Amino acid sequence: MSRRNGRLVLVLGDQLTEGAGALGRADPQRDTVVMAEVAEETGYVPHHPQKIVLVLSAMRKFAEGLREKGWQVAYTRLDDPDNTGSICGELIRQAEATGAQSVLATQPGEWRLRTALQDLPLRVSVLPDDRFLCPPDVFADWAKGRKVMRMEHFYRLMRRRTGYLMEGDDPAGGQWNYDHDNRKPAQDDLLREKPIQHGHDDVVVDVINLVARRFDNHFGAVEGFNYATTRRGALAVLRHFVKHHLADFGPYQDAMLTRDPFLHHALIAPYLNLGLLTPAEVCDAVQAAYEAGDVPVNSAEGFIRQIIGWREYVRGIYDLHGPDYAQQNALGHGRKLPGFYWGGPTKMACVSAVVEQTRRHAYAHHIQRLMVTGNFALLAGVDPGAVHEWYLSVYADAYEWVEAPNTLGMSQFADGGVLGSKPYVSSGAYIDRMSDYCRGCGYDVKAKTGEGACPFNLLYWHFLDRHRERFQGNPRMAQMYRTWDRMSEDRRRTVLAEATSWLKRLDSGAEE
Ligand code: FAD
Ligand code: DLZ
Ligand code: SF4
Repeated sequence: MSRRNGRLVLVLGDQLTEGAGALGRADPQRDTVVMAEVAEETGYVPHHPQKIVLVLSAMRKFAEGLREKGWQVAYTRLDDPDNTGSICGELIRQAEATGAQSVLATQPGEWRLRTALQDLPLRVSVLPDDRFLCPPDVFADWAKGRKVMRMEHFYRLMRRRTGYLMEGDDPAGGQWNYDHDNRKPAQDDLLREKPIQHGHDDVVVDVINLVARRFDNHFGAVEGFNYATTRRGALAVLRHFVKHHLADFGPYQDAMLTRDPFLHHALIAPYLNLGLLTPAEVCDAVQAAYEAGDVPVNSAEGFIRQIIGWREYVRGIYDLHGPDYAQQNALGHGRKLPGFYWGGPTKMACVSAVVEQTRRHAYAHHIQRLMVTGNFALLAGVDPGAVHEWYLSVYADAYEWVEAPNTLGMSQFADGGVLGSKPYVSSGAYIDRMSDYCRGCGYDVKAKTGEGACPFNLLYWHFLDRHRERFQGNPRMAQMYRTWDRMSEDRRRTVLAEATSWLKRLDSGAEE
């Protein structure tokens, strides 16, 4: 059908929210929605197969829902013979097919696509992504003139703007942040409520078969796929979390267990990032549970901080920085990413457990990402570009705007300290305190040097020593340097020599 007077309305795979952005401004009578499964998006990194199944299944069902509501949707499937392979190629093709002269888009999450849209030989209007709670100009205003942009300061602004957990001008319960009540280790508990099981309908089965055929060389298991692929399913996950896990979210958010990858986490990041849930409705649900007296303030606050604080803050940082965000490497790290990140063998039980649950579920929670795989890569001096590519590939919730600031900024200190005032490094003692990994490990967490010494213990001091010039003046690291300096010279020499030879063996593939 000709829609010569209408526009093309671009809906990307992570813009599946009715009424938001371009979809909110478009006219179903005149405009044509364009959605496209394309090789450029499925291939810019080797995405985990479950992430591709999730995105493509959710796109297909969202398109069907729009059609049922009367929208004209031009939908391209990955194996359509006419598929041009890119979002821009599909827009040009659909412009020719419909006669439309212009495109209405919501700002894409990634700079890569933002730039590509600017170069299109069509008239393109880009609207802000209004699913975020902090408009870009508010973030830019807040950031202007600040030497340091700490999340905690931004978070207070967001609490005041949104009114979540506020009692007049004051924070609910009298404190802005209740983290000191949190950070407890967890015990194996067979009674802890398990995640909802999502059945596979025909759409999901078709996409699983497609992905198994086309992406069988990607790291990650496609079998066991258990993500919701509709808004309804995503809402059920949110309700399940609020009912069964929110109350314990705060105390146990940093805990890690080999046999329980999910603990009390919400498992909603994939849906928020796709648009099947909005940050506002998630926070409303948590606020309501708090007001009803169902959950304590430390859990409600800890959770709301992740959404209106961290999530909005990393979006603002990514937007502010510009397209070369992922090129940063302030510490000059260049080691190759070890093969065990892609499932190769390692004796380190902590790394092995986190990589294995990532392979099975395309999921690891924040502390596993930060303090196990991220901590190891930082201590070992792995090239942050390679670490970034890994995180962008292997998690079902991974999109560059959120992944890159977390990986390069928070986890790898590659931005030189914009996101964090000090690097997130720790020896094995932290992992031992917060998890059950060390009990089943081929290394000994109590051994600081010698046969079987935990590599985190050796590499921790190696990291501090090799970056002394940069960090010794940092007041938050002074205690670490004092401890190192109190060791005898002999001991320091032994630690550094053992760390160096462990890294050499790692590079040669002899150390696992
Ligand atoms: P919960 O632990 O239950 O937290 C609730 C929600 O808070 C999450 O769903 C998420 O939307 C939000 N949130 C929590 N922490 C952050 C954070 N630091 N930044 C942004 N939002 C946050 N999150 C992503 O959504 N996509 C990514 O690609 C991603 N990459 C990361 C890479 C590294 C190295 C690190 C350290 C963290 C990364 N995170 C990323 C943040 C966090 O790990 C995930 O949001 C969280 O693990 C998702 O699981 P959940 O939904 O069960 O979260
Ligand atoms: C992640 C992803 C994948 C795997 N495939 C598609 C796709 O085929 N079509 C599409 O429109 N979007 C896809 N996406 C999401 C995009 O990569 C995402 O929109 C950009 O990274 C911008 O955030
Ligand atoms: Fe990880 Fe070290 Fe503990 Fe082993 S001993 S699980 S390597 S922290």
